[in-house]
Amino acid sequence: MNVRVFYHDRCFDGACSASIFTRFHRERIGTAKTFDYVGLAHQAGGVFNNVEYSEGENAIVDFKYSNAPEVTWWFDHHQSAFLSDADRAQYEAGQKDGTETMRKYFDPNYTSCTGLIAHVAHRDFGFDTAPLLELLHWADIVDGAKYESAQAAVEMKEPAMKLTLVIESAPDSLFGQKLIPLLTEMPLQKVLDQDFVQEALGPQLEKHHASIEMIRERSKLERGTITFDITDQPTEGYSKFIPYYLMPEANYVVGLSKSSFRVKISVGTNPWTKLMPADLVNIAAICERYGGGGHARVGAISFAPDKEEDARKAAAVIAEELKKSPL
Ligand SMILES: [Mn+2]
Repeated sequence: MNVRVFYHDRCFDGACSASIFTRFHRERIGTAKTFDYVGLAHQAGGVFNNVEYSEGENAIVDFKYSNAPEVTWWFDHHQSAFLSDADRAQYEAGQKDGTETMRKYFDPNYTSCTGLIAHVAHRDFGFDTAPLLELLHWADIVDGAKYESAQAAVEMKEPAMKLTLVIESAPDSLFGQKLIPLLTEMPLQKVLDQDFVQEALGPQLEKHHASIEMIRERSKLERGTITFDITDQPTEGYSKFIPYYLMPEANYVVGLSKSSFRVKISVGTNPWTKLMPADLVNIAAICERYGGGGHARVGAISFAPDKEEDARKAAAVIAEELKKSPL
């Protein structure tokens, strides 16, 4: 019997969840001969449309609830786990009549889905989580963005941080197939030392260091707010912690960047700011004024690629507003 594990693609917690589920199933359920892995991503037009289920069992971890009868296991911790009210009702009915209580688990209080699976597997199935403490520790730190400092987040000294970088930029689906089983078989440093991981890591580290230098060159700090404009160097992404790493005394950042499909204003609050929470500006409210959105501490606004000047003007207005906020 094959177990197909569907997991949140390009996500450290997603890969760790798939790995811990596999080890738990092998040790405590024991009915599977083989496991294979399929990454799922959020996309327009339905997330489960082209999914091919295994004839054996199918598990979904760290990703949305599916109402398909083929799905025999589900674990998630995302607030937005249900695609519809009907799905939520189906899940809740299954919990009540006892048909699904042993197989479908949802708890948004968990920082990582890896942590949720470990807890349930130990409590309900006697799974031994003692050998997995390193993995559980880092899944919570990465998925909860609970880095101890901007330095820890940007310098990536810990193996988990470098693994996160390669997982988030996974070259192809084969990469996950190879990587996932290893995450619960050996220490993270040993996973990182594998040749195929090192090969994928090299170019990503180079890109990361290039964006640090680019943002260093362009950043200006004035009255607690960093501004930078890298629209002339199109990029598909950079670590949002870089500005705070370069200028730790800043409270806010307003960055302007460009990718193939948009010009983006990124507005953020330094997670390690010394300001009191009550004194912080609500970033979502600012972004919403320009048709963007986000959370209280971080948000973004997207403009069409030909609206670069509008984006630049809006970024300047937002930066002025943040510079006038309490220091
Ligand atoms: Mn997660």
